[in-house]
Amino acid sequence: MITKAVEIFKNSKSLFVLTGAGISAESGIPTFRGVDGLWKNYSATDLATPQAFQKNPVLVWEWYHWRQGIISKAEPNPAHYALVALEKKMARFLLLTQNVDNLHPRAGSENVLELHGNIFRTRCLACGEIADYQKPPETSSNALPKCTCGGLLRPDVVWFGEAIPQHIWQNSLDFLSRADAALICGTSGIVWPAAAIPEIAQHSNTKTIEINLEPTSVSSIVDVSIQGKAGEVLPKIVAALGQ
Ligand code: BJW
Ligand code: ZN
Repeated sequence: MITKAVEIFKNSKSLFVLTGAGISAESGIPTFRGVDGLWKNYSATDLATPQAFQKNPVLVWEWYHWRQGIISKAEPNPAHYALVALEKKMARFLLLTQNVDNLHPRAGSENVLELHGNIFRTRCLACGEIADYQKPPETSSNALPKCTCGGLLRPDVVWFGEAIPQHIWQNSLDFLSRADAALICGTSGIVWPAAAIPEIAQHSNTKTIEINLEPTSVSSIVDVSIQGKAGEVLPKIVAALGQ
């Protein structure tokens, strides 16, 4: 299967990549689903909603502060670095990530779009200002971050039921419609609209390759499905592609 993927990359000048939480798992960042996604007995996907924030902003902020702590200490892993190398080999490259952890730019990827926002930014519910944010170390667990205007701040991320940034989605679709290949890596493929990418790619005759620890909802429709750790499979592909 790796050989097939290498063949596709060799014949591609333009590559679209979609990543999900699995690509950062080997950096020690929990994924969303399965046992990994549990925090204090809350499921991650139940906390990632505007309703959860409305009902209990202290709880939701506590979860984001906890994740910020983990992410701040994490380093990009071999999978992130392999994508940096792949970008350099392609004439055209776009990396669309569902992750909010900033690890792709930190690894050195250049053409990156964030579909679900960034955990190191806040948005003011009163004035709408977007600002960089990292939890001050002395903040108590029930403190709510406030804007200079006095309004309540929320993480600048996209929760369930919220619209994804339209320009990012449109730019991604434009790129995908002209891409030779699409790599889908470390995502369960159940959250829309990212889940639609493999099918959209196939409509434009773009070859599709998946890398995941286990079979997913898109495994049966992609051209090549590789089961394994992204941090092991991707460096092997890059090595096989050579200089
Ligand atoms: C490894 C590995 C290793 C582990 N190597 N692999 C159409 C149909 C049905 C539903 C909908 C629909 N359209 C919209 C919806 C509703 C909803 C949705 O999709 N629900 C589904 C659950 C069914 N979608 C939305 O609401 C989206 N908005 C939208 O569509 O707007 C339009 C609209 C608006 C209003 C009205 C009507 C329409 C927004 C979705 C936002 C998702 N937000 C979150 C939180 C982000 C902020 C944060 O991080 O806190 O995004 S939820 C969470 O899921 C997060 C992730 O980015 C996202 C995807 O998860 P991901 O990355 O796939 O992670 P996991 O954990 O699921 O999977 C990890 C994978 O890695 C696994 O497969 C492992 O096997 C693998 N793995 N280790 C390789 N080492
Ligand atoms: Zn404000």
